[in-house]
Amino acid sequence: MTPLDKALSDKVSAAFAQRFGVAPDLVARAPGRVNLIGEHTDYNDGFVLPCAIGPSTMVAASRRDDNAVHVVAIDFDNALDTFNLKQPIERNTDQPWADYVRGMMMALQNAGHALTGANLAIAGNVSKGAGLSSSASLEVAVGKAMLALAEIEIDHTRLAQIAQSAECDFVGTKCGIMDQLISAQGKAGHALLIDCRSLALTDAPVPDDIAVMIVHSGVTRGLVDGHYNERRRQCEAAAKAMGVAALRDANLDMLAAAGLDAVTTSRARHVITENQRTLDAAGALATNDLTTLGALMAQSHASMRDNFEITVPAIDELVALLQQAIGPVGGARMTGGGFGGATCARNLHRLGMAVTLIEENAVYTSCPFSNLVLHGSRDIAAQQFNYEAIAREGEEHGEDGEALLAIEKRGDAALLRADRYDPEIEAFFGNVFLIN
Ligand code: GAF
Repeated sequence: MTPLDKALSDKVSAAFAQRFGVAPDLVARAPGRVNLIGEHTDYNDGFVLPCAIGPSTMVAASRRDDNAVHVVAIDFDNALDTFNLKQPIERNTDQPWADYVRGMMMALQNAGHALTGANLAIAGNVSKGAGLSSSASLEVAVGKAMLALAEIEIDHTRLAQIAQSAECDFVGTKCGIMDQLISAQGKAGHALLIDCRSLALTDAPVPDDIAVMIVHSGVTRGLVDGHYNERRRQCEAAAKAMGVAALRDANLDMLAAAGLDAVTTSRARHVITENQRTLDAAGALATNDLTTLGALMAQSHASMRDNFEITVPAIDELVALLQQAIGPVGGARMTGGGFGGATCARNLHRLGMAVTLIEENAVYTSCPFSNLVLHGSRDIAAQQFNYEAIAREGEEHGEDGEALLAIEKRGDAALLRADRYDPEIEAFFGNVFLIN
């Protein structure tokens, strides 16, 4: 178990014991995800290339003798939700987090699974509203916990489909299958190429010397705010106009001949080209061709910005800064549904081998300076790092006098430089994750 997982597991178990007076029978876990490429392609029957990340949601659970479900949400001030499995499960308008739990119970029961009453305590360390699938990880973790309590084993792809229906049919976001499927099927050290029509999964190993960085822009968003469903409707309209089942089946010639309005054409152009980019990116990853991968990621971001119109200026700026920092070997793009959230960047730092990030390319990441202060200061304070000193002197030194971190202020941007790889350094920044 990683230190991150252990801390979360201890937290949910302790909160469970405090609320329910006994230790939980089990703790279920489901990770968040970062999508390397293939955005808004999943509900168009296309291709995606996500990978599971370290941060996750955990559910501590015990069986009850009745049909009640009692849920405590540690991340929401220990708020409590209760409902009964044998009565119609309604939305809980006062506590939106509870709808993901209730929706999952409803979807599991609709799929024919006989659940038992349960006491649950839930907590997660996936940034919420960051495009890292905190909600899918919540659904999948709840599903795993409830199935385990009822001693039911199901295929994980099936579990993902049930979680997707919780989100589509109960919460109301007409999402695709990507987030739930990678949360249920992701494995360490791998991305997964998903064919969202056949649900075929192809392992895409991530070489040890490639790092995936996730940088939170500080711009939050909500999926249920209408933009997402609107994009989906536009895609479906484009497919219908071209006489195909989904945009997966269309190409640019068909689009040119279709005579659609400008907006619908742009939306479809994004999806059609993004599907091809995703397949090409999987090929580039397989051959460790990070220059091609980086170019595809840059094209993906540009298409999300110009065709799909789901980025915001702060994200565009952050992506440009990251790309500048990385150079041509590797890429940066927004990840997830859009309208804020995180970006992901890939580059070639030799993490595995030398556990070091030294040399002239020792750039971790860059982000708008104001966001760094906002998100970094709290975490650094918790780690007893003196952000003010770093900003003033440019460097923070370890006990041995070695420079651990340097921050260079460039106009409105901050470049973070880590002179050696250390998981603790990663933890200093609430807005920067590094996985490999
Ligand atoms: C959100 C959705 F939940 C996914 O299904 C996917 O469409 C993604 O946005 C965009 O690629 O995460």
